[in-house]
Amino acid sequence: MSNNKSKSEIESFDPEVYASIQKELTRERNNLELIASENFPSTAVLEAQGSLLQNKYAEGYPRRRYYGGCEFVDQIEELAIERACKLFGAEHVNVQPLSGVPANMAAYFALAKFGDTIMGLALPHGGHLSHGHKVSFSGRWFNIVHYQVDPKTELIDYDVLLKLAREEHPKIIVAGASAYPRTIRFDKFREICDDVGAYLVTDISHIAGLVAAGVHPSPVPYADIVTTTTHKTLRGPRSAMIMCKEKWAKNVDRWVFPGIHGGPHMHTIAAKAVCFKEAAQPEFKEYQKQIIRNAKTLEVEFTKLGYRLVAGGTDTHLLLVDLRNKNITGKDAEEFLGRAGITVNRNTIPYDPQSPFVTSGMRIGVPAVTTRGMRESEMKKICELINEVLMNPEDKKIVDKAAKDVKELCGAFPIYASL
Ligand code: DSN
Repeated sequence: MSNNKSKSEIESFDPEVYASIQKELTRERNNLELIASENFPSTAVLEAQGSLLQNKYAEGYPRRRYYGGCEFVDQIEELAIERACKLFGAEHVNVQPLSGVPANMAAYFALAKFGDTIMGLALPHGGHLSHGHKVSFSGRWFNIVHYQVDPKTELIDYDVLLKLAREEHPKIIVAGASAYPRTIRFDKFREICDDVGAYLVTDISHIAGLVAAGVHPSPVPYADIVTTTTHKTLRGPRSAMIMCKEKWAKNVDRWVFPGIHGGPHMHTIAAKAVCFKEAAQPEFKEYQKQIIRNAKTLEVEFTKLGYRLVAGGTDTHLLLVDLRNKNITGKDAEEFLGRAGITVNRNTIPYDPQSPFVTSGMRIGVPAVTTRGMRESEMKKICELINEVLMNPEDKKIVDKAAKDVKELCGAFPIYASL
């Protein structure tokens, strides 16, 4: 217990952890956060996530718990479900999955058995580990057939996908990506699934905010099951959820609990409820539209500077930059930009000649900088800064000047002033 009223409990009791949290706060405030899967949720979301609800065990579902004392967490979970159903137009929602990979695991098991064939987009083509990579449970427990993007357009070719699906007879086709900058045609996926008698699982983790705001087509009318994380464009707590057609509700619920989870994290479910309320506000729609405008501005600016963009550009919150014509690897770009306080991640590009550890690409996302209030003119500045650093990584004067500009730019768009 602290005697010093001006200090928080954690600062007094555990200065080491406190210091690291403060350093991370300073990093988030002063750096340009361009990792496509990251965002800055509101302090209301953070408060719910840090609340005493984390104390409560509530295995089961609202009004059907295996523990006493669940009356208030029941209210919270029901509110979260009701808001999520309304936000996405879903028939059934399970808000308990702890994160994206277990959400996908529950979705697959709700529809398929060990060893069944699942088709997913290959990781180097923009897919996710949990869409069938051999190092993931998905690649080890199911027979995975990967589809790829077209070598020329770098887009999903729905005719090729149909042909492959007719040959492979998958039980499930997974539509979704973590590094695919263009619109995904969920209606086309549905047609292909119907043609071959497959179930459609869509993972909208990256684009959930865009979908909720109606600036990317929704998979909800088409998919048997939709999974999503809640902390990317949706700007909620670090967690996940599953939406499905009513006919899959029991299977999904059983596979989430007791299938693969124990006690739900009620504090996170409360934070999801807050996030869904925020996402239903008109400002959220405007935020998502600005994300698209900002990403499009970067598309234009990078193209002007001679950078090649995978799939020719973006319809979403992210861009994938092919750095080969600039003779820089993704790994180096990530490190060079880090020197100036610009955070991106290296990323494979389709048919990448480099290893996944080195890569030829960098992925750039705008959700976090858009949350700060940055708009088109700031995107132009960000592109300039990135280019200056990448073209002169060993010129300390230039990199230092870029770092100073980054700090000033972030200072003009402050975050977390109350923390
Ligand atoms: N690893 C996340 C991303 O950065 O896209 C997805 O889980």
